[in-house]
Amino acid sequence: MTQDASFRFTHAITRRPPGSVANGLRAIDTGAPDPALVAQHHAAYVAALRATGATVIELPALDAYPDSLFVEDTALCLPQGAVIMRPGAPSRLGEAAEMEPHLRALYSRIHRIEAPATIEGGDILVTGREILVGTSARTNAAGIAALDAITSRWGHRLRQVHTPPGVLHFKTDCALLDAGTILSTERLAASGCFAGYRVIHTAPGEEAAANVIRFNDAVLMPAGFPATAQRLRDAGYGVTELPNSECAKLDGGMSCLSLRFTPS
Ligand code: CIR
Repeated sequence: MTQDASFRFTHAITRRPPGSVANGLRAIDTGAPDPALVAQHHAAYVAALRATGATVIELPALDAYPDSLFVEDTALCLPQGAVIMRPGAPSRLGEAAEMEPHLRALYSRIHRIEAPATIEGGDILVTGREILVGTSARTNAAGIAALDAITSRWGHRLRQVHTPPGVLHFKTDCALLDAGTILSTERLAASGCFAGYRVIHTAPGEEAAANVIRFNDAVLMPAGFPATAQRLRDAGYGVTELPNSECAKLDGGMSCLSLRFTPS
């Protein structure tokens, strides 16, 4: 994989928020998200993806799955093929099956993670060098081994790391900014998992700013974290701040809302 393939993509898939979104999973109840506002924020997110020149495939809402707008957790898309995940949250298992036919239409090589393995896309960070996968309450050792078996045949090196305790996903606390640069909370970077990378830390008190996405020439980040946004601008990145107050109530951020890829 070329280094640029870790952040340059021709396509993204999103799924429209369901009317049932207020019933989505949340670690702490900070109030129910407003479905109308979720839809408005989601439309702004899709527009920001499109503004980079990418084709965005918007899938219809799935009312049976309140968390189904968080499509990142359902698959891993690599230049060589796609891997259908097996979410660790039982209420989200069906979302992966719903995604599979859409990826089959775009990819000739599709693999599926099978029970009892569990793994969610939010725990996977693909850099220009390797695939980092964090163990978490959603991603178990069997899930990581199953993914490794597939991606090693495609020439990727996978490294198991750890999602900090109490943090939903590995990428809740980090993001790729370019092939060798990571945005990370200090608590995650302190584990040493990014040795050899250039690391930019989120500003103190702005840990929730870590879940950004580098998508072509843009870094999409949640609004409301001015010190971290400034750090990214100072480092030369083109930052687009997007409203995320409602998805944040469901522990959702910029990465969760799309699958980003170049079909093979
Ligand atoms: C969940 O708990 O599964 C959803 N409420 C949030 C999923 C966020 N996904 C992600 O960070 N990749």
